[in-house]
Amino acid sequence: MFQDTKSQAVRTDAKTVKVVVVGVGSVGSATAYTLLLSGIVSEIVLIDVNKDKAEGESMDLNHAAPSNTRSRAGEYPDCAGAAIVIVTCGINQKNGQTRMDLAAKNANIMLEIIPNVAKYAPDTILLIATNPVDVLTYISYKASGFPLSRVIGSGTVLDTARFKYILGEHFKISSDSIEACVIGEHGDSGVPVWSLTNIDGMKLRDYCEKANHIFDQNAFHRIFEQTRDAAYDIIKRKGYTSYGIAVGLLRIVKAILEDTGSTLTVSTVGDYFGVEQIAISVPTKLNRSGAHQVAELSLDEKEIELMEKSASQIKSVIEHLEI
Ligand code: 6V0
Repeated sequence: MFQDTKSQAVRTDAKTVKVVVVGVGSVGSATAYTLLLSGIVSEIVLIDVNKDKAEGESMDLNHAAPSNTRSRAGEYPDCAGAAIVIVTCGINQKNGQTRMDLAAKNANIMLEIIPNVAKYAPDTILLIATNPVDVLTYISYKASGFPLSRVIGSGTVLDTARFKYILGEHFKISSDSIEACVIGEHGDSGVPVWSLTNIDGMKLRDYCEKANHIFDQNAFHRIFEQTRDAAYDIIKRKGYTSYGIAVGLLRIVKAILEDTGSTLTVSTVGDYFGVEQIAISVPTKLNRSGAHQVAELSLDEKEIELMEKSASQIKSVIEHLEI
């Protein structure tokens, strides 16, 4: 589906890699800080309607910066030459709100900013984090006119990290020894792929038997609920979430800039699970051109049914947007 992988994604000298972050609130500032410390970019440009905030953040970041990275506040013309433009601007969930509740307002913000980014950075890769991320990835694809491969949503990268963390805590093992993912909507209809979950190379049931754990379906359901509700639980306490998504975005940026071919559960536009023209997360390979290959998963019947529901849910929100 990503026929355009030989697209003219910006080729940058490793020494001069510019990344732009649009929206420098809780998510944008944590993302800029994480990127800065990673040392993989040389310039981080911050854009926000609140210019003072963008300036203040960039000044503060520079005092933490390794010598090869600089941050500055900018405007849309400063997107020129950016390898990646990360979009985190817009409203966030308040206590009790779902991500889908943000759709109308944030879609209008995308329609305002994406054409500006596309105008000055026609070869960049768009990385969308604003919620509802699947709906807005689709809107950004439409508003940018970019090829499919260069519009990527952070999707369920964060949900997957949460799922692996909670599984690791349950089994008292490192999440590094777990292969597991959440796919579908980044939101309430996300789907944990239990059938392909693997620990130390073993299927979950085999691992439980070998490691003397009960194969407890109720406990697994609670693990999924904790994963699905993590954002609500954090927002109830601190008002927003930021570190998890910042590291998720860094993972995506690294896969692109370092041309790793890593598979991550990002959201991309296409026809999925019988639903045409939506963005949704499935494991996807990322390289210097952006998204270049969607994995064929052997899901079980129940998981396919849940993915069909998740895809329809995203589609119905897209269809109801008055834009
Ligand atoms: P925030 O702290 O309110 O920051 C939003 C920023 O966007 C503010 O600095 C605003 O000034 C700025 N902004 C608003 N409108 C514009 C505009 N038109 N142009 C430029 N800047 C603008 O919100 P927070 O950072 O907490 O969340 C941002 C978005 O990320 C929300 O939609 C969240 O729901 C979403 N998240 C997505 C996650 C994911 O996994 N994809 C995870 C966490 C949050």
